[in-house]
Amino acid sequence: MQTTQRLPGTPAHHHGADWRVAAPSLVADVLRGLQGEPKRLSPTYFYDERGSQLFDEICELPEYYITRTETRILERHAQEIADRIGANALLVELGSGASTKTRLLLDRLPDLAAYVPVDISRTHLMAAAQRIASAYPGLEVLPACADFTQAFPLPRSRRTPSRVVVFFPGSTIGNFDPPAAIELMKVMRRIARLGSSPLTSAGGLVIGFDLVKDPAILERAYDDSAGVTAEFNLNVLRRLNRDLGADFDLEAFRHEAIWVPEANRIEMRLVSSAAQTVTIAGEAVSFAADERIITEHCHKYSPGLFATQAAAAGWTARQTWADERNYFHVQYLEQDLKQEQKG
Ligand code: AVI
Repeated sequence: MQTTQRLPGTPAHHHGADWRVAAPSLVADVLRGLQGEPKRLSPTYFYDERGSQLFDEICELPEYYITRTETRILERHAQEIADRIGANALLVELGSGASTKTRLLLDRLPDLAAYVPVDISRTHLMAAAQRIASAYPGLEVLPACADFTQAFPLPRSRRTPSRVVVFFPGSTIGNFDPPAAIELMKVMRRIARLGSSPLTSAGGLVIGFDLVKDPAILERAYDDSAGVTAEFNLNVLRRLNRDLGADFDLEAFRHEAIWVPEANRIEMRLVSSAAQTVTIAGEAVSFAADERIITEHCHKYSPGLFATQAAAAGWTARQTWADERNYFHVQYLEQDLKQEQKG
């Protein structure tokens, strides 16, 4: 399926596009996850309407330092980051959401070839793209509705860009287990490569990632005192009740967020308070007392660990920006040209 999306001020022959890949059946994926050992649910299922609202609330919580810290880094170093992106680049943002942080960069990139926000949620994508197009009248905005973990063709900009730079803020990379994170960073390299020919510069990546720190700070960030993250986690069961006719009793599961040092990650879980059986799309799934469903992994990095992961995907760090507490890094990376020759 490909539908054209034209924003006001954008000429008719340039368009964003909808390359949504057919989603694997929700029911098959959920049952597979809950029949496994340990039981798992994909964190992508958090983000229904209510889940997206709850995530916005999480970003405002005193304990959840990630959004605030990254925004402060971007505010403070926006000009340097914009200088790295350079003139006439095509900026591709993966999982663009409301594109709030992007404005900090767009304010300093008057000469961008085009901005390509990519998001799976069509309504949010189109509304955000519209707002950006109105706020930056000279900018060509080419929204692409796609699942960014799959390869998708880039919309063509009116101007030929000097290079492609991928923007992936928010520490979203941390929600991918290491092999999947490397795969995703390879996808980003392929996206960025489109802009690099002998006549143009190497593609770039501006990425935000969260650092390993005191486990108490990490656990509080994912188990806040107002209970918003618990509500966010439990909401996935409410969603399965609604979308799959499941009969999860939300009172019979509790939220847990534990730092697992050997894996450098917070594990978010829903723990069954008692032995119980739940019916999902007509299939019975049994839980032992205290049995968990893993709902999310949130990986935290040392600079060395992140560099190793990036190198495995063909990226080399060129510049790093940190906050004063060294909680979070925003990094500019470039395609490793030696890997590029290997393909
Ligand atoms: C979207 N992602 C980067 C968040 C995180 O911190 O891993 C999701 C989240 N889960 C609970 N709180 C926030």
